[in-house]
Amino acid sequence: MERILLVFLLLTIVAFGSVLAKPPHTIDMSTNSNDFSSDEKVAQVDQDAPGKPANLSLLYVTWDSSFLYIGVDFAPDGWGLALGIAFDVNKDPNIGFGAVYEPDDSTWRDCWGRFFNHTSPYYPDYISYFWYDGSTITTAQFNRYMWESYPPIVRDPDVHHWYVWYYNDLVSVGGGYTPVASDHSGSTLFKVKVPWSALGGVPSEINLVVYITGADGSAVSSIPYNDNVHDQANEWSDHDNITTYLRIDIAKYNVTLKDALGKSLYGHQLLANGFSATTDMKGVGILPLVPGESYVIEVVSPDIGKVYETSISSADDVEDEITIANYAFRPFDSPYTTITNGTIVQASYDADKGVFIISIDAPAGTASETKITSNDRPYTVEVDGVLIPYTLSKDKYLTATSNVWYYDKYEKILYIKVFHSSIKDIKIVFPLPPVIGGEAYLINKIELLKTLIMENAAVIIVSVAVILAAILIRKK
Ligand SMILES: [Ca+2]
Ligand SMILES: [Ca+2]
Ligand SMILES: [Ca+2]
Ligand SMILES: [Ca+2]
Repeated sequence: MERILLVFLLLTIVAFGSVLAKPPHTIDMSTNSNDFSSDEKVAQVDQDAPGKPANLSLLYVTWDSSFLYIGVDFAPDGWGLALGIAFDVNKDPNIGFGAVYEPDDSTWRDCWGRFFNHTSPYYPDYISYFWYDGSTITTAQFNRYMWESYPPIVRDPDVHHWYVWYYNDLVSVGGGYTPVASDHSGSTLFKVKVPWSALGGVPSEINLVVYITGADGSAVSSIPYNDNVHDQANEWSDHDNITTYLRIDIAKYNVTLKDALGKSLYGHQLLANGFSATTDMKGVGILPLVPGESYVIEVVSPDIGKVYETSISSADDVEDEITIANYAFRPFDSPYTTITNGTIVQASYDADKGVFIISIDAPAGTASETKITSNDRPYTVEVDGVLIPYTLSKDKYLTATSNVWYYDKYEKILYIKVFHSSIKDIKIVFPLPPVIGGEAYLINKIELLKTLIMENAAVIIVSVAVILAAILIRKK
């Protein structure tokens, strides 16, 4: 029995591990323990000069909806060292840092004054730099090249090497890092997270290289391996030309969502097997998917839950536009989000009268079922100009064989079932919004008067009774 249990446990762990192996995979930044999966190890090299504290041998990369995670065996022991991570995400050949000539001392220097240049096709757009003082990380930056203003190679007597960079704190751009690794065994790692937003949004691909330098000078090790960091007797102080990067391909899924009426579906959740994004004001959502994988894409309305599902097989970057023909999101700025199993043809909303009209198509002989969000039970529902009955029970609504509506006051959803021979115009008259807590709403004045009379009916009746009594007493 115990043996069976043990086998079962092992199988469970293996199965669980394989689930975690692919992004999205959120890395725990509260510890330097290595929680990357083994297949997230993207590079391994053996470097044994100038000494273990300044060597890198392991590189891990993974990501989730919000962050790129990098893990590296930066184990500086008691040495004071800098770690650099160069990111090339914009592959436009004119964008990024190549080489900047420092006029003060006639050297080529990067954002930390180190002796580096990068060469086409890899011009990094961002360089993250860390300083380890022998006991802890004291500086963590995430710097962006001013590519709007400077070409990759700058040699200008009026431009210093620090003029061409925006210097940012890694944490202030939303990133983070853990303590350094204890050793090179891989059980602990120096882990860094960078939000996609700091990289200019989800890129189509990331090319990166991680290297170690001293308090000045240039690289003494890099991962992936660059010959140039091991070609001189003194690698601390020479000039290194970084040419080898590691390419991580992202299947950038970029979708624009629209409803049946052409409205941009802002504020909707876009889900894909663990990845998620919220669409912006233009209805755009972008997910950093994994090339070659298949995904179920779901769209979740902030008003009424899941409204759309499709599947994609993402060989690589996908630019998509989805129109959800059975869904209308707050049409004409009304509160009446609508979903139907038919097709929404058109809609209109008269805020002054509280009248919402929606035209729905469905095959002849079938019934369309439509759900409309509403805080209030409607006064009336008409189909093609004819009032249709309501029912007080959902069961009766579900089994009805003629046009009917039902209002669920707990869900705050109006259900309308309509039998079709053609496109049907459904007209719903909603109560006008009441005056609540002194907030001014658009309201018909007679309705307001009626509301006031109804709300104050008891006061009015008592007052009239008192006056009548006074008159009677006086008459006597
Ligand atoms: Ca670039
Ligand atoms: Ca790609
Ligand atoms: Ca070198
Ligand atoms: Ca060097």
